[in-house]
Amino acid sequence: MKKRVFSGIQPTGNIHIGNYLGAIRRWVATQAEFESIFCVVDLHAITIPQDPKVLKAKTREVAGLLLAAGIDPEVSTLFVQSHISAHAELAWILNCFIPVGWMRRMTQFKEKSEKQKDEVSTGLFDYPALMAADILLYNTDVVPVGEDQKQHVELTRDVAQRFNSIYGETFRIPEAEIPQTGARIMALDDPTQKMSKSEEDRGGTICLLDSPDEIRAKIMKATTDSLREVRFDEGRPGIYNLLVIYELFTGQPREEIEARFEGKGYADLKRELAEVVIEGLAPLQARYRELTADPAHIDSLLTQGADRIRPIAEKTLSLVKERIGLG
Ligand code: ATP
Ligand code: LTN
Repeated sequence: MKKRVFSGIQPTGNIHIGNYLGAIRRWVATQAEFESIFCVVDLHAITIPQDPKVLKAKTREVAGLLLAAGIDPEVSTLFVQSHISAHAELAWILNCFIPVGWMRRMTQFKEKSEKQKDEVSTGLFDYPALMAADILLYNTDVVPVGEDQKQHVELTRDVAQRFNSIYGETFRIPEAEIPQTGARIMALDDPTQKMSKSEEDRGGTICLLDSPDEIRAKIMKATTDSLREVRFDEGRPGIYNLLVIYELFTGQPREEIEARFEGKGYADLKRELAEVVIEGLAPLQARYRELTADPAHIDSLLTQGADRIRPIAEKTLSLVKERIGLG
């Protein structure tokens, strides 16, 4: 029996190389090894205000990018969260088993609500309950995500254990899988912040659909330090971040990369890195253009994906309801 993998991505902003290196690329690499389910989480997206037309277009765009990156719909299941109503229903039920104290500790909520101040929705606070529902509905074993999502997966485990201890074995307890390198790609213009799609100023973020000129310009402007030596040193976050991106795109060992830039300056690294990223993204960009020439095809793949796995979600939800005494 293959282990089951579940992960999700929000159809908001522009997908960037942080999402790609920290999550998507690994989903593609291991999809056949596991029974893989990937979800475009549009219900999570509406925890912050969204324009309806943009949300719909982004949902298709993100699905297209996942396919272009190599998610194979014959091997993995790709679907849209709102197409399976069990997600919202289980989220409500889990809410009733999550103490508010657990939610208050979530750093993503603290960070995002800080930015939004008074406009923060109850949905944003409740975001982790919906994420727990996503994961638990499918008896997930492994959740491959970037570092920022680790705390949410821990909360998922906690609520599943709590529910199981009250009602008996119901949920499988999932595990987060965080990559050793690339779990947290930092913003180019501020290497103390994670590269993020919701940042308004895009200077720090390389998006998967950026043109070669945009990529060059952003990398050349990346914040570094006043030293010269090109070396993997976490104490120098700007240059470290650029080197990690170089490492992940080329697959070269660190010593080789350091040797390559020995005696060279930051500008040399930036110039080479830009070309490496441009080349690394080119096949994905070409496939994306092909796929989006026929948007109806993407929509039909998404409908088929949801139809294929809806029974798993419904079975879990029925069991949960029965355990609680609902219906
Ligand atoms: P936002 O900034 O709006 O919260 P996001 O960029 O974090 O969005 P998500 O859709 O929330 O994007 O995340 C999709 C996946 O990408 C998750 O597994 C997340 O952990 C991973 N991820 C996001 N940002 C980074 C990053 N800077 N480095 C590595 N992985 C990342
Ligand atoms: N919160 C995640 C997206 C997400 C997710 C999930 C990831 C929603 N549901 C279930 C893994 C499993 C994020 O990346 N911000």
